[in-house]
Amino acid sequence: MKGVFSALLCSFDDKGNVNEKGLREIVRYNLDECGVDGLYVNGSTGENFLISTEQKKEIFQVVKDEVGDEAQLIGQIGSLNIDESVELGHYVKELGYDAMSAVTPYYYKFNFDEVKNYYSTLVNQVEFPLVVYSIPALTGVNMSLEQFGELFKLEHVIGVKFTAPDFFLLERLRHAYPDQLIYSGFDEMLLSASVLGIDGAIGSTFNVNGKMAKEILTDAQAGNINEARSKQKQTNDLIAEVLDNGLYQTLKQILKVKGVQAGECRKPMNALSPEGKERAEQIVNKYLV
Ligand code: NGF
Repeated sequence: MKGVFSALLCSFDDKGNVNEKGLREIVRYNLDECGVDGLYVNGSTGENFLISTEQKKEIFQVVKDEVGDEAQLIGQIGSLNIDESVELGHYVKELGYDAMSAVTPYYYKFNFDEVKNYYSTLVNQVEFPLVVYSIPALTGVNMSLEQFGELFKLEHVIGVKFTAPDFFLLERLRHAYPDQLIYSGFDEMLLSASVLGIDGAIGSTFNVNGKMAKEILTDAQAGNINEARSKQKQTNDLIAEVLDNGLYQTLKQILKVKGVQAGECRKPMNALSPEGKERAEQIVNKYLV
């Protein structure tokens, strides 16, 4: 369960349905061209919070069918509807995923007891390894070192996907909980997180740039910091342009330039303008040939 995991994109048609062929092509590109160690399915990048329970199941099933045992699979099953989370947890367990993950419950400003109850319900009912998904910038849920420790004490909780720029907290977590898996979630900060001893990384840009991410992680782990810095710099030039042009739309357009049917984003996300598409092509020529 260590290494580089793509937060998997999903291909949708212009009506918002899952394009199974396109999804399989995205999976293959990640495994065959990017060489990632695993896939994080139905995360933010998979537009999980914009789709139905049936679509989530369809994506979990198609991805497992395409991947088989070629790579590790983590299924993101977090939802504000705890019954849906439990149902999806059972679903990925039965499909043969390696672990489930759940975003911290958001929107209603739950207190920590409520957050902890949410996770203990999931692990007690599903009895399957769980990675906590912490992304305070999107959820508004900030947890302290001690609160992470409370979650790590729960049976079946195996780690955290830490998507935050707080390197003080990341270092404290690493030091305090050496046996938990810590995945870094911001691709542009991969080197800095790697130096602090993370076990792996989960990110959206790995769908197109996973090879470089693996090199950054392994260079940093081997102490080749100068090489890793130069690769992180190139990576960040790419990420800055992708963010500026529209994150998920641009990643999909890059894949299309590479011949992958990456499809559209779900509404209310906008489609790329003709200029945005042209810029994605320029990004490919500049960084990804
Ligand atoms: O897309 C976001 C939103 N974050 C991703 C990643 O943390 C999301 C990150 O790779 C993820 O893992 C998931 O799909 O669940 C960024 O896109 C990247 O670092 C560029 O900023 O914050």
